[in-house]
Amino acid sequence: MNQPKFIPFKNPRSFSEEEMLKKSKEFYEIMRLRRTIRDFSDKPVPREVIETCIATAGTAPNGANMQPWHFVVVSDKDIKKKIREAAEEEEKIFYTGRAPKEWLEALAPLGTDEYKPFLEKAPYLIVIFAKRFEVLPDGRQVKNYYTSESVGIATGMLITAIHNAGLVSLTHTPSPMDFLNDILKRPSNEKPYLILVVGYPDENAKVPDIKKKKLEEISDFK
Ligand code: IYR
Repeated sequence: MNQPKFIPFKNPRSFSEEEMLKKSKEFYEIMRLRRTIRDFSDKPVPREVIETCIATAGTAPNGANMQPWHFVVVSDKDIKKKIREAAEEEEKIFYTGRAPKEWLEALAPLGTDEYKPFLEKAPYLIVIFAKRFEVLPDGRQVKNYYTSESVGIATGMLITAIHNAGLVSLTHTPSPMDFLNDILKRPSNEKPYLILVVGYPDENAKVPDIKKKKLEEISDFK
């Protein structure tokens, strides 16, 4: 069993209470501007911005530091087309039968449907895979812990980093999405978690007129 090894930690981001309050408010003002976008421009995005945002996601807290994620960045036109075709096939089944009426009613204010042109138009699709276990070179399997929590946190940080860089994103979850393993040639211990569509908004982009709940509605202090 590996022995724990500790190194000193001095908070590299230590602020006065006043500065803290100012920083928290400034960050809220940045984050409240984030909107999920479905109308993308095809304007290219520098690859290094995407790389840096993924590196940010890779700093996420996670179960036993197993870092049970893999990010596949797709900009290739043919691969994007294949993903669009496969996703639309699943989504058509979802919207025309698989989805219960209640689910379709919940989605109605968002105006979504089975057509996913953004999967081809946006410059980048970041396909996030969750690894329930690792496969060692000798074939043995090592279990990962809290995989979906870990990948969810990393994905949230990726979305935040992309927004911070001035780009927009869409969390897209065609269901089922096993086709992503085939198209992207990922091993079977990796399960597609979601597709993050990333780019600039189209100049005529529209977003649904929806509101976030108030602090009082989402929290309690005891
Ligand atoms: N996967 C479908 C349906 C969908 C489901 C939820 I929950 C959303 O918040 C949005 C869409 C689609 O992408 O259209």
